[in-house]
Amino acid sequence: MAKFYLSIGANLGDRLGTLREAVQLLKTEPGVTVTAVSPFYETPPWGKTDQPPFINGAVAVETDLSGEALLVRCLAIEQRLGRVRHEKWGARTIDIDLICSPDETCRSETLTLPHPYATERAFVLVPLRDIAPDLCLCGRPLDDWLKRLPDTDSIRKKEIINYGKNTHCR
Ligand code: PH2
Ligand code: MG
Ligand code: MG
Repeated sequence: MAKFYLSIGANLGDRLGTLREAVQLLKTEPGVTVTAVSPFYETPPWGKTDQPPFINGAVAVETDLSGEALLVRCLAIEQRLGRVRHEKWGARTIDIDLICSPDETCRSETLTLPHPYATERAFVLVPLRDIAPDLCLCGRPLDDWLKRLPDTDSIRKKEIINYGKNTHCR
C-alpha cells in the first residue's frame, strides 16, 4: 500500500458541490481508500490571477496503484465532473492533482512527484497541513515552506467552516 496526497480545486460552477462530488467519487473508486479530507478554503487565483477565486482542499488516499495509474483515475473523475481543458492554469470546474507520496517519487511524461509547484502554492500547502501536519515535502516540513510564502493569511481566513446547507466563509 502506498499513500498519496492529492490537491483538489475548482473555480467554475458549483465549486463546493463539485469538490464534494470529487471526494465521493474517490471514495467509491475501486482499489483506492480515502483516509483523510481537509477543510475546504476559498483561495485567490495563483499564477493566472485574472480569474475567479478557487475553492481548494486536500485528500489523502491509500492504494496499491502506481502514481501514474492513480492519476489516470483522477483524470477520469475530472472528465465525469465535466472538466474541459482550455488554457494552462486557467479556470476549471475541477482539478485533481497528485502532490506527493511518502512512498513514491516519479518523473515521467505524465506525472512529476512531488508536484513541481507544490512548495510555492499556499492553496496546496494550507489544506495539506490540516491532514498531514508532520509531512515533509522536498525535505522540509510544510510549515517551513508556508513561512516563506506571502499569501498564507488570505487563505487561512477563508476556511469554509460550515459543511451543511448554509456554507459560508469566515
Ligand atoms: N490551480 C491552478 C492555477 N492557479 N490557484 C488557486 N488558488 N487554486 C488552484 O487550484 C489553482 C490556482 C492550476 O492547476
Ligand atoms: Mg493543478
Ligand atoms: Mg491538474
